[in-house]
Formats: sequence, C-alpha cells, structure tokens
Amino acid sequence: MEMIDTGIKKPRAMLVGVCTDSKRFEYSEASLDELEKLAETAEIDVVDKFIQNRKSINRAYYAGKGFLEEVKNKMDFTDAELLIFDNELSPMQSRNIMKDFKIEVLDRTEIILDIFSRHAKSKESKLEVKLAELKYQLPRLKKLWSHLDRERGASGSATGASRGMGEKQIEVDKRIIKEDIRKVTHELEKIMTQKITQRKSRSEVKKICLVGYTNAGKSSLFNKLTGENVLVEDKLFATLDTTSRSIQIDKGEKAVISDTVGFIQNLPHNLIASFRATLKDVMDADLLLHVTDISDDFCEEHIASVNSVLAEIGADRIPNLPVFNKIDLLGEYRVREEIFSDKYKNSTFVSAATGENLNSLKEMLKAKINETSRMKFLFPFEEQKAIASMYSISEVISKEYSDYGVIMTAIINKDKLRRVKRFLITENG
Ligand SMILES: Nc1nc2c(ncn2[C@@H]2O[C@H](COP(=O)(O)OP(=O)(O)OP(=O)(O)O)[C@@H](O)[C@H]2O)c(=O)[nH]1
Ligand SMILES: [Mg+2]
Repeated sequence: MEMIDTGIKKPRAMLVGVCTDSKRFEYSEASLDELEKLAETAEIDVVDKFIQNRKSINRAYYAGKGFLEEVKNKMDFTDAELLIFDNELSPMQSRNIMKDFKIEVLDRTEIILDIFSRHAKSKESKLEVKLAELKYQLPRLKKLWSHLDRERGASGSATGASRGMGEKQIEVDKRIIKEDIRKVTHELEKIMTQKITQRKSRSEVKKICLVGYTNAGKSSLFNKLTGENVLVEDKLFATLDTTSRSIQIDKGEKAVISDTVGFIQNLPHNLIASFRATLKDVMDADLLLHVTDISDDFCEEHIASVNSVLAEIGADRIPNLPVFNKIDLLGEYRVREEIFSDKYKNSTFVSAATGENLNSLKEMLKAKINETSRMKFLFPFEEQKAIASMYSISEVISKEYSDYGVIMTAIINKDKLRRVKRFLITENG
C-alpha cells in the first residue's frame, strides 16, 4: 500500500538521557540513538538529544532541574512540544516535569507501547498490548485528574470529611481499569488454553524459535530458511506476531520454525508479562536460534539484554545456538568473528542479506536439533536419587507434584536418556 501524505504534522520532540556512570557514557549515547530510532518508528520528529552526566537519578525530576530548564528553553526556541526520556519515569517524576515545566512528557516505555500498538495485527497481540497499556496506566491516573483537586484546592471542606473530586474520579477510573484488566486477562487465558490444545496435537514435531534483539535480522533469516516472505523492515519491532512454518531438516524429518517478536534493553516488565501468549512459542521451543547483529558495536550488550528476557520468561534453559548475522557489514572488523567464535560455543556467522554461510547454519541446526529432546518423566516419590540426578544430566524445565509422583519436563541429551528412560512418560513433553 502506498503511503499517503495526510499533511498531518508529526510531533516534534527532544530526547534526554541521564548517565550515572561516566565509564558507560558511550553506551548511554547508543541507548539515546536507539530511542531516536524508536521515536522515528513511532512517527515522531526528533529535533535534538541531550545526555546529562550526574551521580544519581533525581528523585523528583529524573534529570537535574537546571538541566531541564535549559532543555525547555531549547524546546521553546525550536518549537518542540514533546520531551522524551530514555527510561521509564515514575508517575511522580512525569507529573512533576509536566507541571513545573509545562511540557508534554513521554518515556521510553510509552514509546515502545505506542509502537507495539501500531504493529499489533492479530487478536492475540492486540490484547497483549492492551493489557500492557492498562497496567502502565493504573498507577499513573493521578496525572490526568490532579488538576481537579488543584482547582478546588482552597475551597476544600475544612472538616476534612470530603475528599477532592479528582481523588474520587481516580477511584472510579481505577475500578474501570481493573475491570478491563480482568476481562483482557480472561480473553488471553482462553487463547493460551487453545494454544496448549493445539500444541498437543503436533507435539511429535521439533520446535525451533528465532529469538534476539529487535532489528537483528530474525525475519530475514526466517524467510531465507523457509522461503517465506514475512515483513522485513529497518524499523524496531517490525515483527510482533509469531509466524511458524514447517521446514525440512533431514531426509523425511521436519521441524517447525517460528519467527517472533524481538527484545530490547530495558524492556518494560509489564510488557513481557503481558506477552505470555506470544512468548509461549519461545518457552515451548526445543531449540532457540539466538540471532545477533554482529555489526553493532554494542552487540554483546544486546546478547545480555536478550538473555535476561529469556531468563525472565523461564526460557534460559532451552538449548540455544548463537547466530551472528550481518557479517557482510563487518568490513575491517572481521576480526570480531574470530573472537566470538572462540567465546560463543557452537556459533555460526551468516548474512541473511547475501546468503553467506546459510548452509553451515542449516548443518548446525541438523546436528543440534537431534542431539537433545524435551521429554516428560514421572518419578515415584521414593526415587529421590533419580530425581536429583535429573539436575546434573538434563536441563529441568519444570517440576510438579502429583498423586502418583513427581512429574518433570526436561531437555535431555539422547545419550544420557538411558539412565532415566524407565521413568519416561512422553517424548516431546
Ligand atoms: N546488511 C545486512 N542487512 C540485514 C541482514 N539481515 C537483515 N538485514 C536488515 O536488517 C533490518 C532488520 O531486519 P529484520 O529481518 O526485519 O529484523 P528482525 O530481527 O526481524 O527485527 P524485528 O522484527 O523488528 O525485531 C532490515 O532492514 C534488513 O534488511 C544482513 O545479513 N545484512
Ligand atoms: Mg522481525
């Protein structure tokens, strides 16, 4: 579809970040560049950006008051109406800045939520974004209604018996939002249940999932591996909905591979929690392909951010193959490839753009996918030794108690299976 210029002016914004560790100044700069890219994806014009070096975060304003005054002057001078912070602001901080500097304020989380709501296509991801938005709003209602109390302020009842109008309105709104959260959560639970039923019916097929930092090239690799044509864009969070396709791994043997939402540093906790249905595909995978843009100077920080989200959703124990993408952009930094191949076990270096080394990636996939399996075991309670041994011979994903014994789901190497095979209840648990 062709973009039509509606003539609507994009909001003009300035960006600010705070650096509390001077050794990490370059990283703060990279983070602010990333915020600029996020803002552009959210259709905002970035006029200028600033970083303040300070010992610690200002509790009331996040950045220093004097620094913000200077920025406010620059905003007036350039007709910028929006100030965007590179971190999540507390409800109090954003309220104070709006009130005392008379400017519109947004934070990193709100920009990410805005992009997510623009890019959500399926019923599932739309509900997930809605849930994250509601959870973000709940503690921030005061921002919208405190003016009612300020207006009435002086005329307030001296008996102290009545609360301000704003206060009452907040109570009403809180109730509405909580009710909405309940409804959306219920809808998502239904989707989760459907997913679990669907999964059972195709559980004999191995599942591979592409994970990684946003813009790393996951969708590009997905297309190369499957011959599909999912959306690839030089934008952050181009993919929000999971796409799965079956691929041929070996003669006659098939696996399902999924392309899914990317991660970013400081991904709001609420957003991750709200994306449980989408991230279920990651949690259920037998093998993760962790895709990283090796041409980015901060790619190791990206790997750490992705790993921390994986840990948060309990997917950090799933076998994981590092895939370094965009080697065509390395130029004189080709040496990075050598350093990383020593540092990251089983890593592959590819270019989804030129197709370089994609065959090695397929070979690696073939070798790895059959090495381990996700299986379910039932141990009678008296088999304490066997239960304990599971932690050394496999990656235990879950452990539950039932009337018959301990049920464990674990990812286990084929050659270790012999020792606990008699407790096996299902393959691909
Ligand atoms: N030069 C080069 N560019 C690449 C390569 N792989 C992907 N790209 C570009 O990188 C950008 C992001 O690619 P995507 O495949 O959309 O990345 P993604 O990881 O799916 O991103 P999100 O869905 O936003 O998380 C696009 O502009 C791609 O054309 C590569 O190997 N080399
Ligand atoms: Mg993508």
